[in-house]
Amino acid sequence: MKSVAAAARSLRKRPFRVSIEGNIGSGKSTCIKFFDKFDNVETHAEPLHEWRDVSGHNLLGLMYSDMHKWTFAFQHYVHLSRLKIQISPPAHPGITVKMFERSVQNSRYCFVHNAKKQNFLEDAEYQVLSTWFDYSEKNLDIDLDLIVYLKTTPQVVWDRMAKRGRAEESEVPLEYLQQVHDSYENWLSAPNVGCEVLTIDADRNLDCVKDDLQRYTYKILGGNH
Ligand code: DGT
Repeated sequence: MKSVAAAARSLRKRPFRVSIEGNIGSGKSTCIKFFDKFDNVETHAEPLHEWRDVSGHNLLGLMYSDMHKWTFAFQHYVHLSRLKIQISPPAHPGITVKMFERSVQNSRYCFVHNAKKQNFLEDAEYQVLSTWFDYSEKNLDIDLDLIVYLKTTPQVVWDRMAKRGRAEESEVPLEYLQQVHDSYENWLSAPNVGCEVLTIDADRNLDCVKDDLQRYTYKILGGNH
């Protein structure tokens, strides 16, 4: 029997879905901007502004200020915002590719996985978040068609993060970026990721990364350009 996702795609009811993945500071936003020039591609950066203003609460800031206390609420909100982006219908019929920064799968297999491992989440909280993910996976078409993984080394992205000076991230230690990196590696090297993973070396300068994006455009857009 066909899955909901396969049925939806085979009937061409939804666009090709690409998730741009990578550690904090790996250059995901630049990658997304690179594809803005295509009329048939709908791009979605991470909705940071939403996470910073949940009826006046800066959930991103709260999460970094006390990970034990706020990770559960933050991951809940992240799940919701990623779900909205991932499954919403395209803005107009000409859109054949949807590209977004991180995915529902990322929350589950990268950040939530790490939060559990580091005891930022109690087991009961972890089970609630996992149940949400399982429900979404079973009842909605959240499948990805391609993951573009901007692979970096933690020290390189830590230096970049420090340079850009985002207020909420000022206390983030190198150790945290190492943990996020390890979670990415575990997730994306597993045999059951569910779609192809295109890995790009994002330690290099932006021009080199953009050259790769140019070279792989056909593949990244699923042949839709
Ligand atoms: P880029 O262009 O690769 O530098 O990426 P940015 O700056 O657009 O986005 P990034 O990766 O730094 O993410 C924004 C912030 O949100 C960053 O402090 C990490 C955090 N973040 C995003 N998703 C999650 C999540 O699911 N869980 C946790 N704990 N943090 C997250």
